[in-house]
Amino acid sequence: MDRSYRLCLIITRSMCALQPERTIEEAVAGGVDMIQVREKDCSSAELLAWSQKVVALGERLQVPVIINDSVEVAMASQATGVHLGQDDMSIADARQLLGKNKLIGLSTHDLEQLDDAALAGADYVGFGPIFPTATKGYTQGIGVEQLTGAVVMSSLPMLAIGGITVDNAWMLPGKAGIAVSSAICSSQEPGKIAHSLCSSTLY
Ligand code: 3NM
Repeated sequence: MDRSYRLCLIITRSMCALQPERTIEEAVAGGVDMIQVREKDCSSAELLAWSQKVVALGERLQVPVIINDSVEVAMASQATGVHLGQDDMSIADARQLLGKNKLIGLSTHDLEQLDDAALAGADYVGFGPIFPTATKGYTQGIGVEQLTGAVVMSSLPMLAIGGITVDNAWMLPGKAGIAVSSAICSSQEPGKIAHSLCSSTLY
């Protein structure tokens, strides 16, 4: 990844208070500079159709679009890349399929996984959950202190994730970007929330 991203919107349609496309447009106007498509409950055909729409929207708005979990859908939709979890396809296999020009992100949850992500050739990492979050059913966060240590240690661009809101984003170390789902998706004013999140994490 040739630059770091500040604010990634993880978009899940069922969580959106507004029409999802409108949520994306307003969030990008407010400062979101990366979109991740995350749908856990739909067929691959439906995921592909939705991803193609978001990729087209991302091209118009000039923001990269990453697909959660599915290398296949990332390829078929010509997305910017894929975001993988610890139990998904390995980075090496994903890289072989996607080539060197696509972004591959990896979710990490501790310092060991962070180290492994760099060795495996990830382009960026998610690190979390920083705070508890219902979005993924985490009742405990790993905390800001761990994140601060991770930022110092990591050679990769990092997005802090998990339970981040306008009320707690100020606590995060400025060097990490942030990735947010519910705080933006569930808002009637996604642009305002995005703007506020960006302002609190500026360094
Ligand atoms: N991954 P919200 S936390 C998708 O820790 C996801 O890897 C996490 O949503 C991780 O902003 C998380 O609503 C949920 O908490 C992010």
